[in-house]
Amino acid sequence: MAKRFCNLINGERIKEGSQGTFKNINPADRSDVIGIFPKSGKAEVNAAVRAAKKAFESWRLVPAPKRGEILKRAGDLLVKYKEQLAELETREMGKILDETRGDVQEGIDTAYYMAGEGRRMFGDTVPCELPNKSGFSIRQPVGVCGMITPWNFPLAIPTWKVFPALVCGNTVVIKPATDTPATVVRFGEILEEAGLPAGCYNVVCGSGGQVGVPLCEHPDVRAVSFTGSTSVGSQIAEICGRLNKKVSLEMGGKNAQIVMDDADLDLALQGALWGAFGTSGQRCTATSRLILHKKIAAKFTRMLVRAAKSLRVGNGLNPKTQMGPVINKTAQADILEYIRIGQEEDGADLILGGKPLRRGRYARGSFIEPTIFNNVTPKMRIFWEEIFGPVLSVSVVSSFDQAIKYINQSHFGLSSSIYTKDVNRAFQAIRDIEAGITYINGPTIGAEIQLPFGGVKGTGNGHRESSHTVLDMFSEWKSVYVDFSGKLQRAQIDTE
Ligand code: UN1
Repeated sequence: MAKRFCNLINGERIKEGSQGTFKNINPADRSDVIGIFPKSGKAEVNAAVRAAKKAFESWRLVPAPKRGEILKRAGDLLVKYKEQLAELETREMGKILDETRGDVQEGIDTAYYMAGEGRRMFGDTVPCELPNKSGFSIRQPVGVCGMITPWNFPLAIPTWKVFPALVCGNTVVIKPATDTPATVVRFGEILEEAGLPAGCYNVVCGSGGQVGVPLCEHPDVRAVSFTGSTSVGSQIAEICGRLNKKVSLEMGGKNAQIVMDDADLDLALQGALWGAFGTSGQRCTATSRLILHKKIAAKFTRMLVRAAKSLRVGNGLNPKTQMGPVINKTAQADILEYIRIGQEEDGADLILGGKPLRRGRYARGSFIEPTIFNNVTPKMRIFWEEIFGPVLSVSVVSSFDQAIKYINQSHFGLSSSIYTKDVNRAFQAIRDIEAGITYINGPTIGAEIQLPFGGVKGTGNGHRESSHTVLDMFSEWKSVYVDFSGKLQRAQIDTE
């Protein structure tokens, strides 16, 4: 019998879902059922928001340093359960254990960083233009925050949203991706063990239509934070725009790595392999395009194909595996469709992979070979569209300027990378690449939590996660004026 998982509403575990149940299966082995989850709807959303609204009344009054202490304990518990959580994540998401350990570590880092914010949360203290008057600004919580999180970072991304929201004094209703709800439910148990009061963190499992939409539309949800696809993000933006809600969107990417003619090619190769095939290419930050200077292109492409061919694909629980499955059968079909499109593009050459792996130990999972296309140009769809799988498009350019032009030919602008030993070029790239993140001599993946995370153009709507900048999403500024003159002083008028 598969384990039954529950929604978490007001500190209670609720097994039944108003819309039935759904199964969570291991993408590397469909016979491995992680659990049965409640399929929820509007009724559960309403109950969860009611609980969060009630909990907000007292949570907002807990001093921020005390809220931070609970986060610190949550971080300690994530350390304690790191291995257990990593295994659970690998089972439900598929990526290899090294990566799920990193995913949990990102949650730990965020817990400790945000615990510290409980004692910082800086505002401004400024001089006032009138005598005997003081001015300063403080951060205030927004209220109940709705969160809709993706399956590719089952713990890290929820923690990016939940910890800053909580330290600011908000309460949370979260809808995890239906492919990876177990980690988010387990995270709730950990927050409870850390001492978070009931109702501050509520989990409602179910689909985007049945849970996500009512959550965004609920009048008591004041802010919505979303990470996922561009199409869903746009729907959320419409709802939140219509209802005047704060909304943070973290959506697609079509990230590229440039390799210049003076680059350390061995280093650039390691970066490209990790960026393109880590997490089976299923990161918003994944390297989807490689832009090679023509002087090194032939040699580098040979090195790349040789190395990518030897990647060991398999079940992420096996420590020898280097690349796991993709998330589910639908994703596998979508990626294969892109590979078909690539093969039909005039001039693109499939130089590695391109096929699903379906036999023997792959029979019960959703696997795809590491895939590389060469001679990809801006005329082609695979140059522009996010594939979210282990598919890398290689383009060849004849100059630095053309490389920058290619990298900016994208509707997205999340991550970017350039390998060069020329410091002037490195700084020009930092200035000229249109992206929220630029790496010099490093791959497009691997952001650390103490710097802002997010992108420009179609990637997002101007918000950033991580670092202190995420506090702008989960708090409202209040400006405070204290007039201790004992008389009416009119700003801008009584200036003499
Ligand atoms: C994502 O792909 O949605 O920078 C998040 C990285 C990770 C986070 C990725 N730290 O690759």
